[in-house]
Amino acid sequence: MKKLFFLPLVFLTTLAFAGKKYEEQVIERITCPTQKCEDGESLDIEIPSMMEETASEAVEKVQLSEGSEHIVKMLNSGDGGQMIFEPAVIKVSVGDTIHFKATDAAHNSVSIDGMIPAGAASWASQLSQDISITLDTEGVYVYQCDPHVIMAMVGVIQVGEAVNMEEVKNAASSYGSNFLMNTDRLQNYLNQL
Ligand SMILES: [Cu+2]
Repeated sequence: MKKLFFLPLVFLTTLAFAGKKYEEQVIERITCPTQKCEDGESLDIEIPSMMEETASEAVEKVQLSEGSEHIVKMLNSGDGGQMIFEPAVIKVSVGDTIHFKATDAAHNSVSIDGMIPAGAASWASQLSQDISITLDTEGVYVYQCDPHVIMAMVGVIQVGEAVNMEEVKNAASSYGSNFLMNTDRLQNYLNQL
């Protein structure tokens, strides 16, 4: 009778012991890679570096334009799409001059309030007319073509450092409601700086 009484107890003890063993094995598996890292062994995880490469390839940053005079064309069609400034994103130095050229008719260049540096001079050209502007205030400038705002005919100029980028990005998110086509254009432009 005594033996029969102990049998279930032995069985339960065995189960508990097996359970603990399993737990230990799991902990061992989880902590093993960390120990390897601490030992200076490489884990050869390729994925993060691959993702990094893809991200940097996706947004190509615009380089500083050489010289102090730069031409931006107003076009019906360019490499970047329909109704477009070319180059749409340009990085220049403080004091440089931008010459907007009315290469195609019925476009203009107008700076957008709230998306130029504080204290910077605004500008507005007549339709189908060239305009030259000299940029003496550092920061990011966003401008538009009045007749083609809904097609996101906008452009971005960075003068010196992008000191007002946060303000411009905030303003751009609400300004984007004006676009019916090319809705991600402005965001893409800003990401290139
Ligand atoms: Cu236009």
